[in-house]
Amino acid sequence: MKDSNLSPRDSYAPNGFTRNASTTSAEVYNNSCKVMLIGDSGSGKTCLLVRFKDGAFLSGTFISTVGIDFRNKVVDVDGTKVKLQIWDTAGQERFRSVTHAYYRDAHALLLLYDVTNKNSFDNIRAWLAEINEYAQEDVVIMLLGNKADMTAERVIRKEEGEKLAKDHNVAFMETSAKTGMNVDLAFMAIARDLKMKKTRKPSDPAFNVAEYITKEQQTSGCCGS
Ligand SMILES: Nc1nc2c(ncn2[C@@H]2O[C@H](COP(=O)(O)OP(=O)(O)OP(=O)(O)O)[C@@H](O)[C@H]2O)c(=O)[nH]1
Ligand SMILES: [Mg+2]
Repeated sequence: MKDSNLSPRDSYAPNGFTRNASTTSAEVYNNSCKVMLIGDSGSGKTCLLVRFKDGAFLSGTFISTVGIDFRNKVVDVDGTKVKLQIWDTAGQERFRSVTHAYYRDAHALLLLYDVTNKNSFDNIRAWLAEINEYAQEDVVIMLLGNKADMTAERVIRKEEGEKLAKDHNVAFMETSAKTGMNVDLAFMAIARDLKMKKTRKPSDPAFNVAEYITKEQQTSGCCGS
């Protein structure tokens, strides 16, 4: 495992959270959450993470992730700091047993397929079965149809993704790590969900990620980044 984002000031806590000297407030620590990126190799998990963390796109030669890696990002949800610890898993089959161990602590799972690759879409059912087996029951699942910018190569229509997500009762969006479309929205919806779970009073209505992203996509137009 590579701790690519750990500076000497960071310490790695056994419960899976890192503590950064510049964000030491108890508030941020309490609002830490673990997000896992899963899906077939080549679907764009690493690129999605780099886009969200650094605002850049990794073009050029495809370097497949080995094992598992993570990056941290602290985001602001209506004045509350939420720390997302994002685990980028290898999609290749041979690493599957390594990644299984990480599902249990995940607050949210971003499950990617590539809209230009039918296999990656067909494999979503198998990924959902894995989630069922290894993740917590209340894990937040978001299905993401990535590479939406590749119009000419597209083989999976947006409606097909929507239907699959509906059948399995999970949130859905199309994204592009290349243009940034919906990337921030996906991670921010998860951060908001965590904040709501921590701060919600019993009388408040439950936060629904799927409804939130539908509403946000409507208010920000079709192609906001
Ligand atoms: N056009 C386009 N290309 C993308 C996008 N996301 C990823 N790619 C390309 O797809 C290839 C695979 O991307 P990665 O992010 O490395 O894929 P991965 O899911 O992390 O793959 P593994 O680490 O093997 O599981 C790379 O060549 C990227 O440049 C996107 O949104 N649009
Ligand atoms: Mg990768």
